Amino acid sequence: MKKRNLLLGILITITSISTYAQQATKSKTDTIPLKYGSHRTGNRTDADMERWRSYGLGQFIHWGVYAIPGGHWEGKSYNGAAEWIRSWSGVSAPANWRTTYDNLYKQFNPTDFDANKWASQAKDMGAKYVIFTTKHHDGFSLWPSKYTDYNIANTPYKKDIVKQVVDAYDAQGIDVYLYFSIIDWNHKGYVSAVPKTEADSVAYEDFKQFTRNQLIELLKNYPKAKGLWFDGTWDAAWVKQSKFADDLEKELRALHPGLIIGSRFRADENGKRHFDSNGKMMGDYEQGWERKLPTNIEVLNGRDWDCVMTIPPNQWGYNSDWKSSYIKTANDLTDMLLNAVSMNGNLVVNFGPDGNGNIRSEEAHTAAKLGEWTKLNGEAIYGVRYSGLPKPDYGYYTKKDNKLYLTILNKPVNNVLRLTIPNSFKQKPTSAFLLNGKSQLQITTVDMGMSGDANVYFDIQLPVSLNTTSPFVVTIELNETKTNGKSFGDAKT
Ligand code: FHN
Repeated sequence: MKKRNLLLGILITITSISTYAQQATKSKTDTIPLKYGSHRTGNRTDADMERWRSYGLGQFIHWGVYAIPGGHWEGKSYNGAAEWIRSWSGVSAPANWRTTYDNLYKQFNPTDFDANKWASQAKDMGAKYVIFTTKHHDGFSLWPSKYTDYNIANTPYKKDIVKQVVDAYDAQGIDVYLYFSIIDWNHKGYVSAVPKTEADSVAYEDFKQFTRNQLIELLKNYPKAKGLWFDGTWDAAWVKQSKFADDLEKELRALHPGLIIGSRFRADENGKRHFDSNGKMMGDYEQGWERKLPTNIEVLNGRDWDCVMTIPPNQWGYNSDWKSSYIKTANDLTDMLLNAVSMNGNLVVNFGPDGNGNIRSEEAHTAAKLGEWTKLNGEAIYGVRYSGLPKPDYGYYTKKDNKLYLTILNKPVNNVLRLTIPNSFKQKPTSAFLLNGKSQLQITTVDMGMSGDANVYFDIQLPVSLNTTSPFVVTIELNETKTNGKSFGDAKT
C-alpha cells in the first residue's frame, strides 16, 4: 500500500513538473522569434516624440501632377480619388490616358504657388505639423531628385517645391514630415506582385536601391524634416522585403537622429504590417487611422497615433468638382479633432491645392474657421492628454495637469452641465470657467441620493445668454478633495 502511494506521489510530482515545464515552454513559444519585427517595447519617450504628441492638429498636403486634371479630362470624370487618376482605365478613360498623364509634368507650372502663403495659412489654422507629398504613387518627385528624370526640375516650373515647403513651414514653427510613396508607377522595376522571373527580380532589386537612394536624398537635402510618412506599402512585393526595409529603416534613423516614422513602412518576415507577428507595433506611432477614428481609448492600448482626414469623403489630391459630395464643415472637423486629442491622438486635415498652386476657396474658408476656433480654444487641444474620465455626452474631455477641458458640441437645453465623476477618480472639480470669456461659472455638487452609486455629480451653470453655433470650452479646475457629493449614510440592505 505504502509502495503504491509512493508511486502515486512520484507520478503526481512528475505530472505537475511536466505541466509547469509545458506552461513555461508554452509562454516561451507564445512569443514568435522575429528578426524583423518591432525593436521596441512601449512608446518612445524622447523630446522629439513628446513634441509630436503635443501637436494636436496637423495639415496634410497632397500635391503633384494630378492637380492638373483635378479628377477630370476632356469632359470625362474619373470615378476615384483624384490623386489616383493615372490609373484610370477601361471605357470611361480618355484614349491613351496613361501616355497623356505621363507627359502632363511637361505642363506643370504652378506660377501661383507661394509656400509662405500656405505656411502662414496653416499657422493661422493652428496646425503644428505638416505632412507634404514629396512623391505620390505616380512617382513624380517634387524635388530635383538625382535618381529620376520624372521630377520637378524637368517641368516648366523647375524650382524645388519640397525645399520651399520645408523652409516656409519651418519658418512658421510648423514641423515638416515628408510623405513618400513606396508605390512608384513610373519606375521600370516597380511591381506590385512578388517578382516571378529572374528579370523582374533584378529589376525590383534596382527599384529597391532607387527607393533607398531617394529616401537618403530626401533626408540629406531637407535635414529640417522631423519625420517620414510612408504610404503605398501594401504591395505583396514590398511586404516580402522585411530585411531590406528593416535595414533601411535603421539606416534612415542613424542618418537622422530623432526621426519619426509611423507603423506603415515595413512588414515583418511573416508579412505582418503595422503590428508584428507578436502584436507589437512597428514604428513610432500607429499610422492606420486613415479617414477613421477609434471608437474608444481601449482599442489603442496606450499607443501613440494620428488620424489623417479628408475634407470631402475620399479625395486627397485636387478634384475640381466638389459639388456632388458632402464637404465637412469646420465644426465637423473640430468634433473629429477633439475626438482624436481626447484619446491622445493628433488630427491631420488634408488639403489638395490646384494645378496653379492655389488652395481652393472652400479649403481656405475651412482653414480660417478652424483657425478662429483654435486661436480661442487652443489650450484645450495642444499638449493635452486623455482625461481618464468617461466621455461626456456634451462633447469631449481633454486634460493637462489639474485642468480639465470640456469642449461642448451638444449644449444642454437647460444650460446646466452635469459632470459625472467616478468615485475612483481622485481629483474632483472645484471651479469652472468659460475658456473664451474667462468668466467664472457656478459649480455645485449634486446629491443624487442613489444608493451604491459609483459616481459623484457636479452641476455647472452656463450663462443663459451664451448663444453660440460653434463648439466652446469650459475649463474645470480639479483638486484632490474628499467632496463626494453624498451627505447621508447608505442604507444597509
Ligand atoms: O492611396 C493613398 C491615397 O491616395 C492617399 O495618399 C492616402 C493618404 O493617407 N493614402 C493612400 C491610401 O491609404
